[in-house]
Amino acid sequence: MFPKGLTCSGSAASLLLIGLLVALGTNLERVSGDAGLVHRRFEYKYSFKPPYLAQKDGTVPFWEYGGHAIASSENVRIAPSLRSQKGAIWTKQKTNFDWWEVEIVFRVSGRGRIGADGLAFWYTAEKGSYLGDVFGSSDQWVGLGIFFDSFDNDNKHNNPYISAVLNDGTRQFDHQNDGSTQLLSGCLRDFRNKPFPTRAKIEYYNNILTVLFHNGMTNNDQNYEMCFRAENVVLPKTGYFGLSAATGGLADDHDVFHFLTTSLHIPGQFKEEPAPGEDAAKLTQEYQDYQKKLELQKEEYRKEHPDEQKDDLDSLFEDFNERELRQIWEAQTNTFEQLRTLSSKLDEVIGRQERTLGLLSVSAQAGGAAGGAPPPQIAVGGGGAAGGSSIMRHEVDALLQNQNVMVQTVREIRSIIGEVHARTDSILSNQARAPTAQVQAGGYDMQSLMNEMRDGMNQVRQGVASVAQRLQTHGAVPQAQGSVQCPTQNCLSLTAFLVAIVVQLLLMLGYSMYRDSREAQAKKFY
Ligand SMILES: [Ca+2]
Ligand SMILES: [Ca+2]
Repeated sequence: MFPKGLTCSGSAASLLLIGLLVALGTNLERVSGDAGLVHRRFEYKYSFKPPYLAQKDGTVPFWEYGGHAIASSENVRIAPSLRSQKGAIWTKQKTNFDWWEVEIVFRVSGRGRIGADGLAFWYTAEKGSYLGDVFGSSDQWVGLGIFFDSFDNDNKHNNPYISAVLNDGTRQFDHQNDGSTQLLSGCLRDFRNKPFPTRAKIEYYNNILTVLFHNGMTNNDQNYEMCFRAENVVLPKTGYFGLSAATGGLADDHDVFHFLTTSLHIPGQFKEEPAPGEDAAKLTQEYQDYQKKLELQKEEYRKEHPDEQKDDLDSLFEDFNERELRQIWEAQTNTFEQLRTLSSKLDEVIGRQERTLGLLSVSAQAGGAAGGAPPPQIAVGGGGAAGGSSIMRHEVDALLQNQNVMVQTVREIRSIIGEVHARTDSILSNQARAPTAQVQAGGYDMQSLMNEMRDGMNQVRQGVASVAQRLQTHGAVPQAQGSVQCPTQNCLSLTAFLVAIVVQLLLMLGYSMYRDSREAQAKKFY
C-alpha cells in the first residue's frame, strides 16, 4: 500500500513538473522568437567573399583598394609580410541602413613570434587614406575603428589585443599606449598564426556595439566568444566600411577572406524594395552575363596555360606529412566539438536542476504556509495539490532503497526467530522424554538459548511489532525454568522443614499442656 501511494504521488508530481518545464520552455521560445523578428538582409554591395573575390582585372566589385593591398580571387592581402607596408580597402558606397552586422574572416600570420602592426576595421563618415598612420588608414577619423593590434608598443605584455576606439575627428591616435587611453572597450585575444582563419562579428544595433571573436582553433563557424559589449554608442548615421593594415620593422601577412555585411532592421520599420520585379529581372540578366564572361575567361586561361592543368592535378594529392597533420587537426577538432557539446549539455542539466530546485523551494514554502500541522514525509493529501509536487525522483529512490533494506532486515529477523522456535521445540521434547537426567544439561542449554532469545527480542523490538508479539508467545518458555532450579532448593529446605515441624509439634504439645493445666485451674474457680 505504501509503495503504491508513493508511485501515484510521484507520477502526479513528475507530470506537474513536466508541465511547468514545458510552460517555461515555451516562454523562452517566445522571447527568442521576439529577438528573431529583427529583419536581416544580406548587403552584397558592402560585402566580398571567395571564390571570384577579385575579377580578372583585379577589381573587387563594389570596393576600392589601394596602397600595398593586393586582391586575388580568394582573399584580399591588405598588407603583405614585408617591412613598412600599408594598405586599405573601402566600400564605394555609403551605407543606407541604420543598424548592421559585419562578419570578417581573416588571417594574420607571420614567421616571427611577434608580429606587427595589425589590422583595422573601420566604419567612418568618410573614407580614410590608403597609406595612413593608423594601421594604414587616416588618423582623426569620424566614427569607429576596431584594431587587431599585434605589436605591443607600450610594452605592457598585453598584445595581440582587440580594441575599439571612437573618434569625432579631433583626436590623434595614441600609438605609444596602443590606444589604451582612448579605448571604448576591448579584449585580449591572440589572433596570430591560428590553424584556421580567425573571425570577428561586429554588430551595431540600437546603439549597442557588440564584438564577438572566433579564435580560429576550429573550422566551426559557431564557436564565437564575446569580446565586448558597449551600450550608448553613437556612430555616424551613414558611413563607409573599410579594412586597413600596416607592417613595421616586423611584418605579418594580413589576409581577409570574407567581409559579409547584414543590415538589421527593427520590426515594423523594414523598408521593402521598390518594384522588385524589374530589379530582379535586371539582376538576373547581370548575373547571366557575368557567368558567360567568367566561362569565357576560364576557357582563355586554359588555352594560355596548358601546363597549369598538371599543377592542379599535383596539388590535388597531399604528401604524407600534410595528411598526417590534417588528420591530427581533424581529430582535435572532433574532440573539441565533443567537449563543447558535453559542456553545453552540462550547462543545460545544471540550468534545469537550478530551475527545478527553485520550483521546489517555492512549492515547499507554499506548503509550509498552508498547513500548520507537521507535514508528513510524503504529501499524498488531496487538499495540498501544490504540495504534492514537491517529491523529487531521487527522494523517491532513496525511500524505496530504505524500504528494501527494511524488508531484508525483517526477513533476517524472521529466520532467526524460526531457528529459536525450532530449538525450543526440540529442547521441550527432550525434557518430556527424560525429565530427570537431562534437566541439568537442559538447564545450561536453556541458559544460552535464553541469551540468544533475549538478543533476538531486542532486534525484533527495533524491527516490527508483529514479530515482537510472536516472540512474546515464546516468552512463556522461561516460566518452565522454575522447575529446573527447584531440586537444589528442595534438598536444602527438607531438613529445615523437619526441624520446623519438630519445633511446631513441641510448641503445640507445650501449648496443649499449658491449656489443659489452665482449664483445670478454671474448673476449680467455677
Ligand atoms: Ca600596437
Ligand atoms: Ca600593449
